[in-house]
Amino acid sequence: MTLSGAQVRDKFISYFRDKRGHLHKPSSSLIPDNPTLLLTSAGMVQFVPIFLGNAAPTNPPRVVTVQKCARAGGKDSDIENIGRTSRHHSFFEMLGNFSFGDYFKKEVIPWAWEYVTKDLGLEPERLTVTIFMGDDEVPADEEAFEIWNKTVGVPKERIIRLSKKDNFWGPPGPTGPCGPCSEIYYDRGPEYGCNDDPEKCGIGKCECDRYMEFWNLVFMELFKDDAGKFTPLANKNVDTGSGLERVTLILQKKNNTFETDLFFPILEEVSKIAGVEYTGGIVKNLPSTPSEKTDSYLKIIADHARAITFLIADGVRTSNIGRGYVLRFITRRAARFGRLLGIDKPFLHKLVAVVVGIYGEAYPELKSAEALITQAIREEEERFAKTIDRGMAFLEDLLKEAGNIIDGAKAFNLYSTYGFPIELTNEIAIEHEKSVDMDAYRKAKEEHAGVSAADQFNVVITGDEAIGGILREHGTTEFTGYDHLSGEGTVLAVLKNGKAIDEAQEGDEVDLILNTTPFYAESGGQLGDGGMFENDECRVLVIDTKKHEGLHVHRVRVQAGALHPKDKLKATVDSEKRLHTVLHHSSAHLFHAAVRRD
Ligand code: ALA
Repeated sequence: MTLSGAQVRDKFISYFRDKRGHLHKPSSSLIPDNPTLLLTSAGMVQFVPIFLGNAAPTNPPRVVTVQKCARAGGKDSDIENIGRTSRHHSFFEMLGNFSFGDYFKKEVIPWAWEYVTKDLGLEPERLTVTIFMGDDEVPADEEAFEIWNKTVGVPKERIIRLSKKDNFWGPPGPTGPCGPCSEIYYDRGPEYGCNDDPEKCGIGKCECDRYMEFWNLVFMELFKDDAGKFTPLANKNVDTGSGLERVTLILQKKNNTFETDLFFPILEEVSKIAGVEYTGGIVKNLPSTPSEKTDSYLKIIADHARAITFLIADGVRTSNIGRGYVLRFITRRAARFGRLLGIDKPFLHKLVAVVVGIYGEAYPELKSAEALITQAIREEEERFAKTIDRGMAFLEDLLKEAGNIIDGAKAFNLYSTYGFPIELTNEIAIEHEKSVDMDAYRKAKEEHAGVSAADQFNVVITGDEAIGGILREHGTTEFTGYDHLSGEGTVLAVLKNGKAIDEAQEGDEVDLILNTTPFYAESGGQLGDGGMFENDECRVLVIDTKKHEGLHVHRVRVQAGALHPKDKLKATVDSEKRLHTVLHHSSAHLFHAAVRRD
């Protein structure tokens, strides 16, 4: 019987939990608790403090997880390979087993082999393993060789030695734990190969899909520092990663991961919406025929729809920086591929229900946030829909200009005016065998940031037209803060440098005016109330509240998500700060009273 993706997930957990005594821990969030990392890119991320000796190991010191991972931004990005290979994803589930100073190579190598050949039933003759060949910094992994060869019985010609590029893993960010690794490959057969010549198509020789790497055993024993230097960790640890999608593809004998039950319903829904058919079949090199291209667009959209669903469920919101930018880029990239399939209306949000249908049981956070995710994607699609056609026309003109290099300042304009992330512009440029002048792009971006930063320095809001308009339309702010420290209000205006704007995003510092507020405003130099505004879409820190012509103006910083006029927000005053201000205020009154009595 062929296993479903969900069964593969369960089987992995039970082998390590029930047979090998591991503690089963849930996946951590895609937003890592690690400032050097944009997104959780591997199963080991949640255990970095343990590997570094900064946190106590679990009890028992061996753990099994199925971790939500994203490799869509920063150093770990796989984005350009998606839809072009049969195995890459922006989001995927990583099956992992970990040892924190507990077992090491002699245990974990035979276990991996036993699980793969007995429990999953993969044919040993189709398996090849790799080990680290050694270099100036780290010696060859002879210990792993001996175990694969003598204990497990893998013939030496099927133990391949590879360099650091392939057989050394980590750290997941710029610094952190890492080590030599050993990988297991499955030979899917010559029909998947890129070349009949074994000198050209083989492990370590090409990147094609015939030999699929599906299991990575990292012997995590080193720490890489800022200077790139390696020092030994206190413990010898194990960090294993195996892509659920790849294992499922191998077991279900499909052409690519998108044809497994973990994906196919999403792909089918996209093809239904687009009114195009998925052709399938083996794609050996880059997609080139019209049907291969259509198939690759369907795959990219299916991949991205799943990724953005999971990202939003974990609290990521679109913005112009950080992970919010990654979410924006993936969403807009998927929207553009939708256009290429002839879909001219927002559609990605309709895929959320299909993703939740497949994954809702294993990840209940998707079910509870389904409506919010759908809404957030719809809004981002609608925002991009407003500018995509004009942006495409602008870009097409750029592509027609002579030469192979696209003006970087214009590419920046394409982002700032039409919302085309630079990665998307670059990708389209490459499709036309051109490239963007990235130095000029960065210069334009820096200049733009410089202007905004300078503007921000001199914020003048009193007497501004925006304030006058609000007063005329709505009157003064209703202040509820004498009786309540929380409440709900509607945003009347978001102001940046005194001007009304349509959106403030993660990281932006703006002024916010609502119809009603519990935040106390000082008209003088003293600080007003601080606290939080929030709704399902955003979280906003209130730094200060001031009064201007009867309006309470909140100086805020958007911490997550985006903020717009007409948004309804829940307000919570920082009660400790209020108490402190009130006490300070009262003692000032008492002092003045005392002075006056004199
Ligand atoms: N951390 C290792 C990987 O991501 C297992 O491949």
